[in-house]
Amino acid sequence: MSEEVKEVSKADYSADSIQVLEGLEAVRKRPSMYIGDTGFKGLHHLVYEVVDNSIDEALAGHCNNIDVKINEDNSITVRDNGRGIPTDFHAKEKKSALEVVMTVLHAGGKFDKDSYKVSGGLHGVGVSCVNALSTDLKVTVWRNGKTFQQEYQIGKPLYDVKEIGTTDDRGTQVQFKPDASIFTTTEYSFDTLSSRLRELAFLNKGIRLTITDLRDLDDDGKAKCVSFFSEGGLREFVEYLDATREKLIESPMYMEGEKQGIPVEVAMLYNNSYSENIHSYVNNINTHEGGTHLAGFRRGLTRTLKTYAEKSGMLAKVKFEIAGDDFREGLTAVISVKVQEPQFEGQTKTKLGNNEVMGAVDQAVSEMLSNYLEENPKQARIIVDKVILAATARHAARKAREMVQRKNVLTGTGLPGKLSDCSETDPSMCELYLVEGDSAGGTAKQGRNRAFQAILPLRGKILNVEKAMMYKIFENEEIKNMFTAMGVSIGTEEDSKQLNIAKLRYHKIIIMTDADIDGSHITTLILTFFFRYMKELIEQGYIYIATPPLYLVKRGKAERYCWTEDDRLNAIKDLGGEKESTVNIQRYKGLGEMNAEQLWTTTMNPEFRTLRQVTIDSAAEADRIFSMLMGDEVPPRREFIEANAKYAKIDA
Ligand code: 0RA
Repeated sequence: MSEEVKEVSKADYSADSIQVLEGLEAVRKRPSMYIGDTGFKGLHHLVYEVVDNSIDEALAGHCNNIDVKINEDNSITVRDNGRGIPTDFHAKEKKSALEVVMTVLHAGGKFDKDSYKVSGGLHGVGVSCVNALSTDLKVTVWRNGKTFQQEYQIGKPLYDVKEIGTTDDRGTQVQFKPDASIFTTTEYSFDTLSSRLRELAFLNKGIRLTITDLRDLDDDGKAKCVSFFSEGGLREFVEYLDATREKLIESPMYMEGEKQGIPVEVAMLYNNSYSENIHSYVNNINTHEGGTHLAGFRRGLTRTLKTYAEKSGMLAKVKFEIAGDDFREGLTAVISVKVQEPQFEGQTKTKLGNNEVMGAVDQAVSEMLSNYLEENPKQARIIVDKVILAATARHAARKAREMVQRKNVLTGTGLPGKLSDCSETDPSMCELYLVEGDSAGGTAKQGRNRAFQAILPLRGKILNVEKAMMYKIFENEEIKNMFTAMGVSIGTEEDSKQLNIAKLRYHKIIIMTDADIDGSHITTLILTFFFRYMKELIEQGYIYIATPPLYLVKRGKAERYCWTEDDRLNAIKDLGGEKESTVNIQRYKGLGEMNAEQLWTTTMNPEFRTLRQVTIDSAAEADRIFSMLMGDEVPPRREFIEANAKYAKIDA
């Protein structure tokens, strides 16, 4: 009898194991379906997936410390001080609960149905996915006075969960090494991970998140280490985002609480800039495409401010309609909601669809804002004055824009005269080079493949959109040319940030500037413009940066183009010119120093060029960096440039 039972259970066990392997095999076959992609983003997503489990444990009230380590071999260790993943025998699966969590897709939360689980990553696939995509993974659990461990290779356990000692500690640690046969890059970025941990610290006050980079040791052998902790939550987040902007009100408006059964946290500040910076999160995920929570926020804000302004009598002198956008000019806000069963919609699945959330956020914002306006009449006046100013400027902007559009109709094709267009008309095949200066523009025009490459030269410095009012931006010649060449319309008030991407004439827009400080400054200006007014183009992956070479190393007839110092040293070696006197090294400072053929060979020919695609890790961090780079305060800008600009070092 007992024999029989054993047989059955064995059979079941292996059937389960086969299912497990099929599950993990599916992840390895189509990793992008589970983690988005297998590049830089997907690689970092593995860490977020593991950290999210620890955040859940913290949100349940059992953990307040999460440590992330980038190890020397680019493996990752995440440790928390929670209750530890349960290790008891799981009756149905006939193995340790810990093994189930680590090897069964979506098994993560199923022991603890009552727990308030809302985190769990954009793809919410669980740690078993990370396991499947790692060559090696080791989990350690400190729980009930004992230490447990299990190791895996590409998701398969090497042994049953074992007890390896006694302990007074509590918690879970996962160490994993991403599989280099799956990921196109396996090198972790400290900045990308620390940005996300900082964001998580602001979004989940009271949790300490620490990152240590064991690849980066100082002279005393101490690893680079940063720790994030926020007591004030979103209040501190908006202050951090606006650190380099000039405030209009001293301290943020803030609320935290449950509205209509939904946990809502909101903070906002007004500054003297002309842009709107609202970041919204659902279950710690940045909802780039907005959704019902953002709609509720806007509705509550507009209605409450409008009512207050009307009652105050300040609108008596205003002769035109105030638009929704006017209430949000110079506004920095963060909205965070926790939703039990979020419905994500939109192209990148980052748009919240749950209708019940709209009313909850509307109510939260209305209450917060009307209390604030009642209690702070001086600040209330300042805000209403700013709204009126915004409305006035927008009124002027509309007139300017109408002029532009009328003129475009008159010039026939509507394309700018400076554009040398390509002959291909399928946008997915077409490239637009935005080139610094008329002279380099001329060279690019000669060097290009006119079938699919278009050239738009930009004259000198383009307008700093971070500091200019909107109507100035639409009057600016270079900016108008960019909009019209790309074929996207300038948009009207409410949808000014909603581009008509369907009409985009090129699917690669390539910024090509000199490889020097001025060039990188111009690149930053153009990127700021895209970020503020055409963010969707970046999000869709249409924006690229060209990389012209820095050197040409020559010896006799042999030539080598070089992009880095290492390239240059290798080229000298390869050409047999270690005594440098025999080789000629030409430093390219500008595009203008190359002739048309050289520019084509090195920078424009798709077969040989390297394009850097522009991506946004964190919208909040990008916002802060752009406002800092383009703003008035010099010291933070200098610090950032010294830490990041490779050209600054080369030229020094
Ligand atoms: C479910 C139940 C319990 C703990 C956890 C999940 C848990 C999971 C992770 C993942 C990373 N760190 C974690 N910490 C805890 C415990 C339930 C109980 O003890 O009663």
